[in-house]
Amino acid sequence: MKVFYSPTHRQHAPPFEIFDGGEKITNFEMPERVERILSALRAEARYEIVPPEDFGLGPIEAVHDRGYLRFLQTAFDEWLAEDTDYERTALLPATFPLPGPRGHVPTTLLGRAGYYMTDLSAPIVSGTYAAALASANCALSGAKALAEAKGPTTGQKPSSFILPPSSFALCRPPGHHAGRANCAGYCYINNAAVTAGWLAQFGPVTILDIDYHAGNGTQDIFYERADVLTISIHADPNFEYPYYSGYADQTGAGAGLGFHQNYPLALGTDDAAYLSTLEKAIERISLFQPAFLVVSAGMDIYGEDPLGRIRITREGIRQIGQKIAALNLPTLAVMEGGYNNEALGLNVCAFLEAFHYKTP
Ligand code: SP5
Ligand code: ZN
Repeated sequence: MKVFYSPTHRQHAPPFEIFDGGEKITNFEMPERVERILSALRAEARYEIVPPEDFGLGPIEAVHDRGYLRFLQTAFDEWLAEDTDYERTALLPATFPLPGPRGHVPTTLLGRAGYYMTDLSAPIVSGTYAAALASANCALSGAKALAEAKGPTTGQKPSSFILPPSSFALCRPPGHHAGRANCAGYCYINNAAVTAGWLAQFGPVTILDIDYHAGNGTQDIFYERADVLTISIHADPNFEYPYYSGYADQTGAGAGLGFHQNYPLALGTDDAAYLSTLEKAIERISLFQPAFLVVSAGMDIYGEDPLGRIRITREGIRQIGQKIAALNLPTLAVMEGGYNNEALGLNVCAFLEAFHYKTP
C-alpha cells in the first residue's frame, strides 16, 4: 500500500495550546506523532512510503475561503512586522465574533485572527501554512492514486484486484476541524474535505470520520451538498470538544438534507458498542453507493489516548478497519488525531491491516 508522507510537517510545531480552564500546555499535536507512525510503517515491508505531488491551490480553494487561506499564508509574518511589546512564538486571538452577520472582515491582523481562528488549540507559527499545504498534498496524492487505479471514466475496478485500491495519507497537521473559513482543534486545511471535493469530479464520495472528536469542519464544508455523504462517529459533543457541532439531529440542509449523519457516542463506549454503531454507519454508506471512500482516521478513539474518553482497544481498531474494508470501495485513509505517541504506530498498522491489495 502506498503511504504519502512529507517531512514538511516538521515546520509546524506550535510550542503550546490553551487547554481547559485556560491552562497553557505543550501542544498535544506534535511532529513526533507522524514520525512514530512512519517508523511503524517502515518496519513492515508492505508499505511504500512516497512523497506527495503538488496540486496547487485549485482543489484547496474549491472547499476553503480565499480570504481565510490568504490569512493562513501571511498572518505570522504580518504579526512579526507589527510593533508589539510581548514575545511572539505562536499566534492566537483573544477575541471571537458572536454568531450573526459576518459581513465585516477586519483589515487588521488581530481582527482577522479572531475572525478566522475559532478556538485556542490551533496556533499559527512560521511554518504552519507550508506544513498545511504539504499535508493537503499528501491526501490529494493518495486520492489520485485511487482515481488512477480505478479508472476515472469507466468506474470499473481493475480485474487484477480482489480488493479495490487503497492508500494512506500520513497527514500532519490534521484537518477535520478546519471549516470553510476557519482553523480550530489543531487543524488548518481540511485534508479529507479537499480530497473528497477533488474526488467528487469522478463520482459520489463518502467521508467516514472515525476520529474521537466530531468532524465539525467537514460537516460545515459539505452540509449543503448531496454529492458527498459525510458521516462522523465521535464522542457526544454535549460533553466533548467541539461541543457545538456533531449532534444526531444535524443531518444536512438544502440540497444536502439527509447527506450528513452524526453518531454521538456515550462516555466510556467499548469495542462492542462502537462496532454496532459503525454497523449502522456502514448501512447508510451502502445505500449511498459511493464511488470512493475517504476515512478520516483519528486514533484518539484508543482507550489509552490522553484526550479520548472512550475505550477502544487495538483489537477493536483492527476490527473497525476490517468492517470498513469489507465495504469493498476504493478507500483513502487520511490521518487525523491520536495523541498516545507510543501506541500510535501500531494502532495505525492495526487499522490499515485489512486494506492491502490482494492480487490473484
Ligand atoms: C484533530 C483532533 O483530534 N483535534 C482535537 C482538538 C481538541 N482540542 C481541545 C481539547 C479540549 C478537551 N477538553 C475535554 C473536556 C473534558 N474534560
Ligand atoms: Zn480528535
